[in-house]
Amino acid sequence: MASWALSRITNLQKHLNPANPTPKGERIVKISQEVSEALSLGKPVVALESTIISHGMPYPQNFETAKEVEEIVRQNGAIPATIAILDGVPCIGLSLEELERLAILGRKVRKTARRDIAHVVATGGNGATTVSATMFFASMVGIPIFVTGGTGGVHRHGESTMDISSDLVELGRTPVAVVSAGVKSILDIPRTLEYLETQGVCVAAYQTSQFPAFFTEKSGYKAPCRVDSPEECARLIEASNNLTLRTGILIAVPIPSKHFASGNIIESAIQKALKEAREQNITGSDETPFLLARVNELTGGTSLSANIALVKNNARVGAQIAVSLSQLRQ
Ligand code: PSU
Ligand code: MN
Repeated sequence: MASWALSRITNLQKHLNPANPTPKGERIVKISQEVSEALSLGKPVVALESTIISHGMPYPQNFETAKEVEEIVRQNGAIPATIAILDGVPCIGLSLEELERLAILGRKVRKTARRDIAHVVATGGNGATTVSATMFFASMVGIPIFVTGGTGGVHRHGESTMDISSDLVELGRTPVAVVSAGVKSILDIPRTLEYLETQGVCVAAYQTSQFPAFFTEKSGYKAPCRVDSPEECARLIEASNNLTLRTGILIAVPIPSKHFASGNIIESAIQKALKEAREQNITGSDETPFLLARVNELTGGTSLSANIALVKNNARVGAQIAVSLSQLRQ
């Protein structure tokens, strides 16, 4: 489907700037050869975000985790496509060198949500894509499944600050299935679920009835639907696709049971970090990276190892879903 993806991109170029099309042969996104071949053959591909590498974890754990996550995707039969903007070019599928560059640059790379994409590209900058931006690019090139750790949500006090992650709006308008461990309790979980309903997003918990809360298996809130196998997830994605619903799907996979225990310790660190963020007036897109880093410091790395474990688990589940989906489509 690479030719399809590329022709869509060419059409997109015309659409974006009909008076001054990009010179022939110059693409507005770069798809790695491996990913392009896999898409053209209908092989399973899993998109991966890059903010988790630059802003979600410190170096060198971020690089190690990024490599391991890609490896898990491969072991489970799919091709990984990490997405980032490098020197102004959106890249779908990164080389090891590119992954490492991103990991070393860390927070020097711009955290890039949908609203930031055009500016990062126009200025030739480096951007680590969040869930919203990664979904946008995955959908553009025809990747139906995307694995991450946690998605953004409605922030606490969001009803007055209006700090609602663009991830939720993207889920409402971009047909990509996002595999995550739910949302952290740094966020307002019930309002996040309400907002997803408003956006028409199908939220399905994996092998559980409760919506998971990232570090803990249970948030205390029931998930609107439940799915129990990769095949069931694939059928859900296919139904949504066949109906041209054009909305995303959130598949919420609880953290593996071995790491449940750390959840309660982490919860008290989250409360402390939230208080500090308020005191230091840290808001907007700086809030999530601040809270993640502070919780990691306060728990002496416990939260980081739980984070790594759940991302790897999501990669396994996401790759299995991608394999099921490509079998269903054959
Ligand atoms: N939640 C996490 N880890 C993360 C993020 C969220 O547990 O790394 C990142 C993701 O890239 C997500 C973004 O898309 O933060 C949401 O940021 P904001 O709250 O500013 O929308
Ligand atoms: Mn925000």
